[in-house]
Amino acid sequence: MKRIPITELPNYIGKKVKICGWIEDKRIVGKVMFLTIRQGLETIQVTLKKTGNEDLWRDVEEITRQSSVVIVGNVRKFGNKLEIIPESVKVVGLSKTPLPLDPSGRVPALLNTILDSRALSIRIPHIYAIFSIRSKVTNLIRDFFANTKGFIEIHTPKIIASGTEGGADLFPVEYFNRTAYLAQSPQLYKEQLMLGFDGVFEIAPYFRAEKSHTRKHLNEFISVDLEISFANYKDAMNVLEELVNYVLENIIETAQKEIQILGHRPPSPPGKIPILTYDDSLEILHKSGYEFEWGEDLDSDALRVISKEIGDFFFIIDWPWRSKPFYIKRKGDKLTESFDLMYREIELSSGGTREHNVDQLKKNLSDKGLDPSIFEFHTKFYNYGMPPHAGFGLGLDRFLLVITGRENIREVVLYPRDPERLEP
Ligand code: AMO
Repeated sequence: MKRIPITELPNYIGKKVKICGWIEDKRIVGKVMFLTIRQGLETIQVTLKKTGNEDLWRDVEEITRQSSVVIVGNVRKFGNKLEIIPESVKVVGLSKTPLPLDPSGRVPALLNTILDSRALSIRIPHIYAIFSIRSKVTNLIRDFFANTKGFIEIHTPKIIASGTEGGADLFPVEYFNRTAYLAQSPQLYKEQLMLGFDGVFEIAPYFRAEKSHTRKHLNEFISVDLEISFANYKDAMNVLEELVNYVLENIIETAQKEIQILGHRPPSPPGKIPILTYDDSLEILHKSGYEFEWGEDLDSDALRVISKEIGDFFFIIDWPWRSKPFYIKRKGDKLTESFDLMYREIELSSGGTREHNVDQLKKNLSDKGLDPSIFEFHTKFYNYGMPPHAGFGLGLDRFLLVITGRENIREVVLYPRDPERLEP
């Protein structure tokens, strides 16, 4: 017999079906037993009368909550809801009690308890909803890049020979008889591929060995990377703005149930996102009595002040050269053709025009204290007709933090990695 999802039961009223799920609740009222069977975000009531079903009653009484069961029975209308009158209830996985957390979500668990029992936590409806939204957002991003834009999805190696984003925060890996590193980003590969592809994207992990303990930093996180050729940073910003609007417009439609269970509406699509320069930002801070030294990165407090003035989403462009990596194109002596996309005090993305002139690229490396000869494996490709190009990296976990309105990035990541957590 074919298994029927709970969502399809309205098509089977008066018919016999097979359903699968977990027993969320079991109540006995006199001679009637009510089981709540959960399957993801859906539940169905199973109603068993003792009279005439003594054997089945005895078996079902034994089954612990949270066990997985396969039920065959008839679908019936029950007020404006549906219920199943069971013929058989087969336990396929018995659950021990007590459990490390309450999967019904009635007794709230601390984040650490949830993370320690992550696989079990997905039975909690709002947690299931977060990961369902995550999956839908990833699909929307892929759909936007591949189908709307016609960009090529790439997969670049995560075990690499040298750093791409500066040396300090690399994780070394023993690679046979030499040391390799976990990739901090696909930066150099996606740029090299501009030798032939119009646009590439990758949705993949970044590894950063920073000892950060904040609500928005992890040591392994997923980035949505884009690179487009014959383009500059304004073109990349336009694609990012379109992407953010596309995801926020569509997620409200495609994840209605999840959003309702989560009790948080994602931010409205921002439309045209305001743009201010790094210098404009310092001006706003100055007016608000906040003194910042020119060239410094903007911290969360500073971004909060700017956001109060400008709105939730905003771009800050033209960052000082000293705060950006070697591959970003310079704008005059001190600035760069670069941007960060913020949501309030959270940096969601950063990107820019890349330096595609090989001599200037080598000079940039030297200026950053890096040895151009070590990057020869990369810079040599700039001799074969490398076009101007631009791109960005969008932190997927941070974007989800904003979409789901959670407090901590660990809530939107199944198995987060931070300086303390390497398991499960
Ligand atoms: P950057 O280092 O700014 O840029 O990273 C891109 C985006 O990734 C997210 N992010 C993080 N998310 C969680 N935990 C972290 N520790 C963390 N660090 C960064 C942020 C950030 O905006 N190669 C460039 C991108 C490019 O120019 O194309 C890069 O790596 O949302």
